[in-house]
Amino acid sequence: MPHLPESVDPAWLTPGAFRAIGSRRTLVRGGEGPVVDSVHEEVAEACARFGGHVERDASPGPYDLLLDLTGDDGSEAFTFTRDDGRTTVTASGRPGLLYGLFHVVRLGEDAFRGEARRETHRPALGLRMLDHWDNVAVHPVMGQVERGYAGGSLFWEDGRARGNLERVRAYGRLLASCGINAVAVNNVNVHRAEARLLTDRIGEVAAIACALRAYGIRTHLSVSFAAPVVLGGLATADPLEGGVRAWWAEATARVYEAIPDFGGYVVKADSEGQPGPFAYGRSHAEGANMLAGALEPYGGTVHWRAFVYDHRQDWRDRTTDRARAAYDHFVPLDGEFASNAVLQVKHGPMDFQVREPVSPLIGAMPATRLAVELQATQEYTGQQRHVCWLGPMWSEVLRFRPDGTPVAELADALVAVSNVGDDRFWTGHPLAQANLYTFGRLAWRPDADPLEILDEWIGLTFGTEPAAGVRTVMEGSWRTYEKYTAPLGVGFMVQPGHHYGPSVDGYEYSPWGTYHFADRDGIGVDRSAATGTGYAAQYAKPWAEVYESPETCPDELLLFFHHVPYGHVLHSGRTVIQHIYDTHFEGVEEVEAARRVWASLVGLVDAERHARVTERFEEQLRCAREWRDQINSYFFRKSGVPDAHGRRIH
Ligand code: GCV
Repeated sequence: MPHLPESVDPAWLTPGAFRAIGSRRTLVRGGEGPVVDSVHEEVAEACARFGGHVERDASPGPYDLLLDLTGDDGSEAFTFTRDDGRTTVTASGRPGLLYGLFHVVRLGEDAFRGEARRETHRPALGLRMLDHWDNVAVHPVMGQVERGYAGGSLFWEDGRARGNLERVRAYGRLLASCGINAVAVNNVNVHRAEARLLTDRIGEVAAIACALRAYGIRTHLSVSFAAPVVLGGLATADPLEGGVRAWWAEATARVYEAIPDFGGYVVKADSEGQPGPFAYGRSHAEGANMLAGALEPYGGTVHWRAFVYDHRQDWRDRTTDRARAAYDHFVPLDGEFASNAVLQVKHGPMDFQVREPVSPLIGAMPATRLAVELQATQEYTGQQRHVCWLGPMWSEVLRFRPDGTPVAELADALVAVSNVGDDRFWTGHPLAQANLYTFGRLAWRPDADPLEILDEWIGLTFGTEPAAGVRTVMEGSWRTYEKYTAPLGVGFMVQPGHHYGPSVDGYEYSPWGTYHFADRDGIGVDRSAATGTGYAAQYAKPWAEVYESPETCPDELLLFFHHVPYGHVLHSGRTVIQHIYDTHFEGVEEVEAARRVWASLVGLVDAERHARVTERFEEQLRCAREWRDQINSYFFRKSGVPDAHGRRIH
């Protein structure tokens, strides 16, 4: 276990979580190397604390727990057996042994009692990854971590990799304990200093990779498509040029010399100003395949992001619809991507709003490998100042069936943009740790009930006494956030640039393609095939039909797909305008109620954590009231329709 300053929060791996293991006799058998060493160290530290005993590779004396590595096939699966008063974890690969250990930690005393049982556990998705939008140097506008709300970077400090990587190792440990197995260590917006991580600064990445390797985490790197020009001095980055291909082959060979188990590249190309193959008249498949070719000899993968749209559109142009863009760009390329190229698609067609439909690109490219990208960092969901547990949203996405098969089964990988920084609590808002944990557990088992995952996290982090209260505060927090912010799937309405707090027209006359089209009569974007942008027709049946008509479109997405009058009656029986008023009053009341519940937990939760959340609740409530009053006033003034309940609107 890494040695961290006392001030760093153990998150859900509290010392108490290891009591059951630490008070017993354990044998760790088979294998060697950093991951097996970590397993042994974990048990040894727990035993030192709680009086138990651990042996490694000794002849089996009496023991309560056997952690048994039977092979070296790299498998992540493990078998848990409870038999004859003894608990055994068997794995044929080192990662499986590690995941089996953390399974026992999660079970606590339950791992050591009860009936005979035998269960095999294996992850549903092979790649469970966090992408960090960390800049090596502090960026003048975006700071060090782009869309980061938890302090500086865990990896980078003063323009270089941190000298002391204990915290990185501890991060790897937290990630492994919830099933995550890969990390991309730098921002997809690759600035010049960051570009050099690929070449002369690869040693810094190797040091980070070494710290993460101890917990089975593979390291990936975001690279600039223009690297051959920017770093190599070539005249072009054209993916079909022999010299360019040779440059990437050479650079990649050096990366693998430094990091033999390197995971691969992440690329944001032709997106929000990042360079890409369009500049050379090449397709995105040609761009991705060139990098896939360089990685292929070493078993690496290129994650090619599908976030390609026109960010300089004319707001007057009603024919361009940003929601359509990813599908329009990529579906024609299905079947053209190399087998080690993975198309990384944001879960919604826009940009991580509190409510979006599932991207129609998911399921529309059966001959292309798919990674679904979620956002743990709460850019549009309260920026880790508001409680917003995203488990239910992610679970809905993963269970959605675009064409009969759930999203989770269509995907090869699940990726989340990390919400972690060098903050004492890792995530700024202590309750945002639950998003990190939930992401890992859902990536392992996407059909899990998210509430069970929440309870698991609460139990590990808080113990039993405050558990019911913490659950009350968190379980409905995503829907509460949705209530007091942009209504019925219309999205945005945030302050431009930093994206925090309300500004109904903040993006309405901008080039970003994120409009709501509210006027005195109605609101929403007509994305129907009959009269709108045709976006609804990008879905397979039945969704194309469900979304096409306001009569069948689910209420929560109505304004994403349709422009309707304020008097339009929802399936709920309320008019759109009354829904807006009601949900905004309700949302604030729910925050007030959650804040009271949290206040009642004083003394049951450690003082610092309690104080940090209390302070954040003050801000959440202030901001929720601001949202309520701005949204309600805006729509009252636009529509002239009074609130049916006569509440005060400004
Ligand atoms: C890393 C949104 C964010 C950007 C982010 C981008 C992306 O536009 O606001 O900060 O850039 O998504 O996903 O590439």
